[in-house]
Amino acid sequence: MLRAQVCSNDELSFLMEAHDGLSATIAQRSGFKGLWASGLSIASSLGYRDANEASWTQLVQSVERIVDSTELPVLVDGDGGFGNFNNARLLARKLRQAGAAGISLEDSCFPKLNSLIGERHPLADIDEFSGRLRAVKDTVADNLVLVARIEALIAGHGLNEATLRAHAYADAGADAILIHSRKSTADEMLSFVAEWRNRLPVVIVPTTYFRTPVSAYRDARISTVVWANHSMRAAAAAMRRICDSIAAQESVASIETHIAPLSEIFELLRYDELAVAEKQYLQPR
Ligand code: SPV
Ligand code: MG
Repeated sequence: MLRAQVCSNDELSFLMEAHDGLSATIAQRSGFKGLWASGLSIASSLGYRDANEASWTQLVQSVERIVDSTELPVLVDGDGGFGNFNNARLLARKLRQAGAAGISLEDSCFPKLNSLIGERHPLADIDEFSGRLRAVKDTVADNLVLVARIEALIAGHGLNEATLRAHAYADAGADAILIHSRKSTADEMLSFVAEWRNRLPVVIVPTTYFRTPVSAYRDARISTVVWANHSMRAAAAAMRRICDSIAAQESVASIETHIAPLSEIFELLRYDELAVAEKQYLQPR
């Protein structure tokens, strides 16, 4: 199912960020057909920085909860694979066992730093990173969609470097290319797409160029848009507002109507199913 979404130029697909079971459940409820297990959002929800502070086992645990919470395919942000080819293929195997449908691996060096902060983003050697991709492909074959993510534009290199890398990663067996950009307009990313000519389908993450209408992505025959961190940021803004208010007022009276009623939480997490199961399994026969 993820393969059909991420690997098709015919129709634009959308992956919504999830960082835990609740955010996954809500994304499914909103009608999304696939999820992005975001490194930034998972790290933030655990109180870590997106700098490989969370371990690969913590990532796998979070993914397990995300996968278990919906029927949606999950593309996991695997950062750079947490090391060399051996760490990357181990991560891929464990994510597959946890039920992930795909892994995105970026050509950064361990430990990575989130692409949208800081100036120093050293790139992995092309051949070494291609080895990571080949090792993952040889380990999980067609059971996990493999997205190769290019950080060349993030690192301040030009279009030529990005295109060179994309071809190398396609040769190494990637199923799709994720081209990342932190510009406030889509121009840089669209120039890459024009140059690339869809040798493999293209995935994008329009966090900083959020004003671009998605029609521009359809026109460019981009395969997949990742809304990478918006539930986590929405939760942070809402929690901040509510905590500030409760602290200032020493009361929860005025915020009750501004937060999800408990009935909504019970409904989202299917407490009704538990009640039915209790009747079935707790009653003496
Ligand atoms: C993430 O969601 O963790 C991503 C996208 O990798 S970004 O934060 O833009 O690097
Ligand atoms: Mg990430």
